[in-house]
Amino acid sequence: MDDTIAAISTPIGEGGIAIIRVSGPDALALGNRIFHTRDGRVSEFPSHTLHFGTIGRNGEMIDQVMLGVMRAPRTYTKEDTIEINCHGGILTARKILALCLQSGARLAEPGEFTKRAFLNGRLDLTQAEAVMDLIRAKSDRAHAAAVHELEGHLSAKIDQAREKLITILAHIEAYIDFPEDDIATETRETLLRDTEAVLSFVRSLLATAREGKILREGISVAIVGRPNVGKSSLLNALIGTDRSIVTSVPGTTRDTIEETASISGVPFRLTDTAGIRSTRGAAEKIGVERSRKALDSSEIVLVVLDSSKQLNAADRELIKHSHGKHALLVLNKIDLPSRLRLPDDLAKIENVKVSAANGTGLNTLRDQLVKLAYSGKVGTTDVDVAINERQKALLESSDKYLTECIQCFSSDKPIEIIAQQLRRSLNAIGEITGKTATEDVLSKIFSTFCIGK
Ligand SMILES: Nc1nc2c(ncn2[C@@H]2O[C@H](COP(=O)(O)OP(=O)(O)OP(=O)(O)O)[C@@H](O)[C@H]2O)c(=O)[nH]1
Ligand SMILES: [Mg+2]
Repeated sequence: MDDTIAAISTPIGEGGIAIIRVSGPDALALGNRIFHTRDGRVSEFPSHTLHFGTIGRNGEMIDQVMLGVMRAPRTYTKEDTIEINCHGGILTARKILALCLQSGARLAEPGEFTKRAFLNGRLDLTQAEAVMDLIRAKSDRAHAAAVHELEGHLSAKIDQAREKLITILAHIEAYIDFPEDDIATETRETLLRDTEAVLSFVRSLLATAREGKILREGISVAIVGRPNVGKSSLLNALIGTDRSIVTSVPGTTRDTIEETASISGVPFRLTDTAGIRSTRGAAEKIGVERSRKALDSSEIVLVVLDSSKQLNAADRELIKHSHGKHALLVLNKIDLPSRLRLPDDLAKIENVKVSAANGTGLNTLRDQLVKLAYSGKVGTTDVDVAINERQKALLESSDKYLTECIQCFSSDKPIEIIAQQLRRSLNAIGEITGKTATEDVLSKIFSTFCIGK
């Protein structure tokens, strides 16, 4: 990379400090031009030192700052890097960035620092993706998985599979080079077994895709019910703040409200909805429409019932509507005298008795949610790796080629065909860590990053 890039690496807004990061061959010389201090010149500072001074040009000062100098290759990008810690605030950081751009740097594209870290061999693709996962993690488990991936756990597994495939391929190619030597039946069987071992390894990684999706995107939960049953109270109780307005008047919530809650380390996207009823009010009508949409599009539905009232047709209608989903009946207001009797057909659906008002039963509800999220499977073990959509697609094609390869082995197909399928599988696996990724693939991945990372 022969140009020098700059960006504000902290969120835009007011805060204690903001950081402008500059990376590339000209970073230190650029520092000389804009940073003034008694310590000397930026290009002469020892690596990994921090200096107090002012930023400005032509006698005009923008801010007093701390400037960090990190020399290649011991930096995030493996290039010369300076980091300017200025006072937090939108204008100061922008002015310093503008000065960097006037002084020879180019504005960094989203994810470009990390892209350089990848291109310069500091991270592989799974680790680069882990950086973004870490930034976006909204629960303990998501955070733990991202840290593992950043440490290279997934890369190590992928490399292991790659090496095994390379060994098998090398064996087979030796026979292609010397066609007069017929492949011995024993050798053929050993190679087949080795290929099968790689395939089951690929499948074990594929089995983590569901966890990966849950941790990255969260699980959508719609809280539905007729007006006044306590949906908003339940949302507030689950997230621990008064996010949604609660009143004793039916029809309080008009719009859907989404909040993220981390439950047992798993991220849930909870949507509070307008109470579903037939109504004449235009705003409420739209709200009810949105409630129905939320119900249809979410993975888990909490149908809230007021246990101090008798079940009515509207409740039944809603329960019927959530059929076929992961649905849970939440019998709320159990602190009040009970009037609700579930008829036999509905008693079969899982239910939890809670009081959003005093917190009774909420932990049971949380446990049930986690169980539903994982369809009663896993979810309690420590996460090691959890693959993302891109990795899943590549592992699936690798799976496909390996399966075909195994069929070729057993049906005595020519070894050239076996070798070809192995090579395809190898390519797909290599793309996971970036060993065989094209520029298009890289652009697609890094364009989803935030600016300044
Ligand atoms: N006693 C008791 N009252 C509750 C409980 N949960 C909610 N309430 C009360 O029930 C009323 C309605 O609560 P909300 O949370 O606004 O109900 P909602 O389902 O969101 O109502 P809409 O938005 O109008 O559809 C309020 O007066 C709450 O204080 C509970 O567990 N026990
Ligand atoms: Mg409400």
